[in-house]
Amino acid sequence: MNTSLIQLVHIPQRGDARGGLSVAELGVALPFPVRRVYWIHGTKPGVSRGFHAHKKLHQLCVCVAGSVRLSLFDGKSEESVVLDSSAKGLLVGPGLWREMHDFSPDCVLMVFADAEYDEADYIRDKLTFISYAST
Ligand code: T46
Repeated sequence: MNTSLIQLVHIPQRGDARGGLSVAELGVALPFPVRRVYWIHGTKPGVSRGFHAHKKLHQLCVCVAGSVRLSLFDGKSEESVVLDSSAKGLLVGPGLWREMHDFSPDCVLMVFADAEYDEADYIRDKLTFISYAST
């Protein structure tokens, strides 16, 4: 069975005539309790980020301004998606090599994580990841 690496969730939009309001609520758009939020912004032209996998971490990525392309690789196949709407969330679980490319100058990528920062959870070498993913 082929399952897509790209798992998108719809972020409910509660905006009105005054403007936008997007909601990431546990059990609706968020499948896990959040223990950490960070956001990536002001990325310099031509810069790509990521180039690592996590052993345990689950995250929801939402591009709340601008756009960015995320690519995911499970050790065998690679898929990518452009995040360009605060209504679109990308779930990124463990065991996926992720790269972020093509940041627009105004991109703000907000990431909700189910655990605190832990460098020991990262695999930052691609060959090590490929070997890890094959076991
Ligand atoms: C991920 C992608 C989507 C911290 O001290 N605390 C934090 O919560 C984070 C996320 C990072 N850092 C430190 C670690 C590095 O010294 O900030 C520095 C930059 O982190 P990194 O190079 O890992 O950033 P990205 O953009 O390559 O990756 C980040 C997340 O680290 C990662 O979990 O999945 O965004």
